[in-house]
Amino acid sequence: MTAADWTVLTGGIALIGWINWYFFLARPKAVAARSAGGVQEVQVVVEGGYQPSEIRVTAGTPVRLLFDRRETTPCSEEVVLPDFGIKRFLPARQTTAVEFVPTRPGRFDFTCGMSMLRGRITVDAVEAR
Ligand SMILES: [Cu+2]
Repeated sequence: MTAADWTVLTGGIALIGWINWYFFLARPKAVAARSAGGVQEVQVVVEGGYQPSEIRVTAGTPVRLLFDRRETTPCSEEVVLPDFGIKRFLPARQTTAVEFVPTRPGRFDFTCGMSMLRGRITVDAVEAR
């Protein structure tokens, strides 16, 4: 094999490794809610996805997610938290508060109306903190 062959081969292997890491292993770091007057509050920017998309809260304390929607694409106009029975319209260029009380620990996904944009709320048991 020539040097060019080796370059292509190792480049290809590196790319495959990176793709596997990116899509299957790398999870964004969870953002812990901050406490504001007895409420666990997190601001979530809605723009082509949810930022942060991984949120950590503690069970038993009310949670307030402030969805700051910075786009007009119909995809993100609705946010759904199926485990908490929440389906909310998010007006464009506004912040919409979604409140609920996580009663038990676990992992709970939230999505847009078509389940394309995804985020996850990890609820820790009180003792875990
Ligand atoms: Cu969508």
